[in-house]
Amino acid sequence: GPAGELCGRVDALCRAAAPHLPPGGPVATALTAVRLRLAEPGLRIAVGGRMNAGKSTLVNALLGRRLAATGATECTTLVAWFRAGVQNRLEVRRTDGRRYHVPGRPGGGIPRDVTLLGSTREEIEEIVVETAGGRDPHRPWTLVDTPGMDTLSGLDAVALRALGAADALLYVMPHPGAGDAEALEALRRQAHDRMTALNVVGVLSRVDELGDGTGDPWPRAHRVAATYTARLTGLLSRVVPVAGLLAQTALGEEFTEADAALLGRLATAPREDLGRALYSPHEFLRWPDGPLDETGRARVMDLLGCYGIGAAVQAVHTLGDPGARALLAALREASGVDALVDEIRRRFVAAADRLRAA
Ligand SMILES: Nc1nc2c(ncn2[C@@H]2O[C@H](COP(=O)(O)OP(=O)(O)O)[C@@H](O)[C@H]2O)c(=O)[nH]1
Ligand SMILES: [Mg+2]
Repeated sequence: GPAGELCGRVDALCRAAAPHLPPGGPVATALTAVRLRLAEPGLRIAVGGRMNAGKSTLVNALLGRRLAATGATECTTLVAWFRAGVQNRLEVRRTDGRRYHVPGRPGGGIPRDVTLLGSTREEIEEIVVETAGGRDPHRPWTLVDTPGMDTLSGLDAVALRALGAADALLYVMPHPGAGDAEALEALRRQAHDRMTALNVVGVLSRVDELGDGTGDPWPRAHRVAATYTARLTGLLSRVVPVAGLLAQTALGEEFTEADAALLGRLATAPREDLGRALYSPHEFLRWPDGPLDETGRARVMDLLGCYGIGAAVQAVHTLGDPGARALLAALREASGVDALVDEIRRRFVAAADRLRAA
């Protein structure tokens, strides 16, 4: 039977009811689905929010691997489930009910090109990404990345259905506002009032963009997060600020000693010059007399963003000549992601039996 006392009792009820139901009827089928779901190893945590909120980037950070497609590609409009498996592969679930597997990219993850999935975008209902040998194979949750909810994207129905099938929700918002309360209320209706302040945590995303590009974004980030924790009371438990792009790199596997060396070189630039170059990605990428060539600049910008580059250079100055490992630890701290992981463990994982039974 499933783990957890309440889940065990729900499972037993389903089992006891089965002989009294017309076999193969809708209720019997629904109860079988409930039992299958209870037999899954962990929580289903969905990640929702508007398009471009930084959902997929956050999913990658929490997976510790860049598996979800980010930015604007056709694949980012798919609902994607991420779970640990015995091999790297994708299951394509089609709208016509057909399901099949395709091999994952080396290292796992979703291809940027949807045609590699063997169906057209319109034919695909959702995909399940299984990865073998992750850094944390015992992660007690499955993450569900959704394409985004807002009337402009036209994807609301797809996203809402996926969100309604989850036990808990991370609601990601870069610029919180009135639309978020509406979206959360729509979601709650869809999930038959199962989404409450108990199983929804808000994420104030892209906090690196809150600053003016030169200063420390965190004081403002904490203020905005506190304001929206208060405004969205009843719809979510708390809003946690996270620099997702930085977290994706800090917790991921891409950053190498060569990248640490690039940042060491960058740290030799006069501080005022660096400060000016980091005013915007555009400025930094076309910084002609900086210590890095064009390729190096593009590489560190892609990995860290302006805020992350500034934080990394500061860590180089503070720590002397840190290797990649020490630098990543400093960046992880600067990303604020650990506060979110704590919140997930405290609110969701600790309550998993109750949330899943519900
Ligand atoms: N500066 C910055 N950019 C981010 C951050 N998170 C995501 N992005 C970028 O914003 C774009 C959209 O992010 P994505 O995760 O695909 O958003 P989604 O549509 O909500 O899944 C991508 O180009 C990301 O690199 C962040 O924390 N800071
Ligand atoms: Mg996305």
